[in-house]
Amino acid sequence: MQDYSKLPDAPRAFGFHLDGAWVPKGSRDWIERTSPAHGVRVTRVVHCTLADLESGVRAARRAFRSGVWSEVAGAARAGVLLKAASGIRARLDEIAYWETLETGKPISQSRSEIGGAADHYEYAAGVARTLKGDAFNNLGPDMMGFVTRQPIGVIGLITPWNFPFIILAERIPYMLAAGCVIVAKPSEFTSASTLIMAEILTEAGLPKGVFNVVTGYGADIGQAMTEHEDIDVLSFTGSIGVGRKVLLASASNLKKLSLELGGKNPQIVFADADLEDAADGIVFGLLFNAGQCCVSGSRLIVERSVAGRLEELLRDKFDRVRLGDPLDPKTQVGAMVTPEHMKKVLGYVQKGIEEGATLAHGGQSYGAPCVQFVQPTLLTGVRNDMTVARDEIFGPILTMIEFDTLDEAVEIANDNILGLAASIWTKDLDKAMKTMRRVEAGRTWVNTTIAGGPELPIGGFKQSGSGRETGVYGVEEYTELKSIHIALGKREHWVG
Ligand code: TXE
Repeated sequence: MQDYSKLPDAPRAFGFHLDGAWVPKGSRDWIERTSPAHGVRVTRVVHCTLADLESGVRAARRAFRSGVWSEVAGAARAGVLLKAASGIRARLDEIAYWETLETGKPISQSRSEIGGAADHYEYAAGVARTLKGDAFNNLGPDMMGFVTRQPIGVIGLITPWNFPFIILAERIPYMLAAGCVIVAKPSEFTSASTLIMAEILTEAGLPKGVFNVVTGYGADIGQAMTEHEDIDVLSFTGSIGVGRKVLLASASNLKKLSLELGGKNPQIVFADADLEDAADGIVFGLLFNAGQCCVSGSRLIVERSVAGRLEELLRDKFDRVRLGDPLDPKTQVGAMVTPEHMKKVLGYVQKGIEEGATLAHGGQSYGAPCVQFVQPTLLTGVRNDMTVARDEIFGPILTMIEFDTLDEAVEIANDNILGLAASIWTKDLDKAMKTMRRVEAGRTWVNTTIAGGPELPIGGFKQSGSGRETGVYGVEEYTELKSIHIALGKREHWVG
């Protein structure tokens, strides 16, 4: 039995999960994961072959056609989803531990994400029972109309490394509530919790073939999934570059796409805001998951008259936030996912300085317990045309831009190809609502940031993606609408 406060003696090895059962590695290669925070090998997953992917898609299609899930009552689907939620809660310590070792995120955060994940399964169980269509009784005496929803079919689910378990939970239970079947490919860096989820779903009574996991790299397994002609929908969360590839590859069979891509999310702070609250929210929004978060509020747009005061408050919070070993329950900010990613993030700091920004805080890597951490960093004097204000950095780097009027704040906020999320800080309700309406972002927060849950949909405007996940919206996304006209009485013949 693993002691969850200590590092494992040897990497935990996983098979992959097909047609309701574990498949052992056999002659395939391992993909090994080193804990970004500790520099030791923690897990091994199988580098699946394209033949394994074929087996997964075939198992899924078989399950879908059999009706064993797609045709059962919503109540039966709800029963499985509720048992899955209990299964997640029962294994919370275990899932959180491997999630932290693979991602580098603080254990307290992993635990709260796993609890939140269970909540999604419980909520989706309710939606499974309430999903319904429409009836048209206004088509005249000889006609009735119905609109029904039915599951689309086989879904390919490709997920990233930053929130491996909660991103799954924002999708799987809603896809299952709709009656669909799934072939999932987690990130090659963070596959453990997806594999554990497959076991939990099987134990919860999900029929075989309804949820399958094929582990491997994006360039082979991921790309093959996007091109696959027997996958009806592809749900992809990841970088914009790969999102474009997914879009092009989907032409193979014109599959439906749900894309959640990057964000360069503005935090707009007006002079009348509660600045203490705003500073705390901004620091949380930036440092949550060490900034490796698609809705990270990394682009601070602050009214000029309070910029100095806000900067003081931010620097004070940056000094006091607890960085370090993610297995320590007190740690608030953990490690960068890979050395390459850390290098990229630090490269942006240099680029910002070269383009004329001032390094007001941080800007360095630091080593505790191993050197894969980046200090909370503040760049001031930033203009919106600088690279650091335009690109998604995906690290704990905050850029500060000043404004004088509401129009100017909105213009700066919207001057980006991305539109995933935005936060607005003000005590003036009119100002908050007017700004909220004009900001081009799929998720908008007023006097808070990164709030979420199963009820409200997630997804982006502009190049941040398409489609919506979670809640009723997330279930509807994975259904086809069918229109049915029913003629009443004797037909008036066309050919007399
Ligand atoms: O993402 P990738 P990466 C952004 C963030 C980050 C950058 C790169 O800016 O710095 O992307 O991260 C699979 N066909 N986000 O390189 O490569 C891959 O195996 C099909 C934002 O890790 O997009 C993994 O499972 N799939 C984002 C998933 O895609 C492919 C979260 C994501 O990997 C593939 C993560 C291909 N050709 C990164 N190539 C967010 N919105 O939260 C790779 N994959």
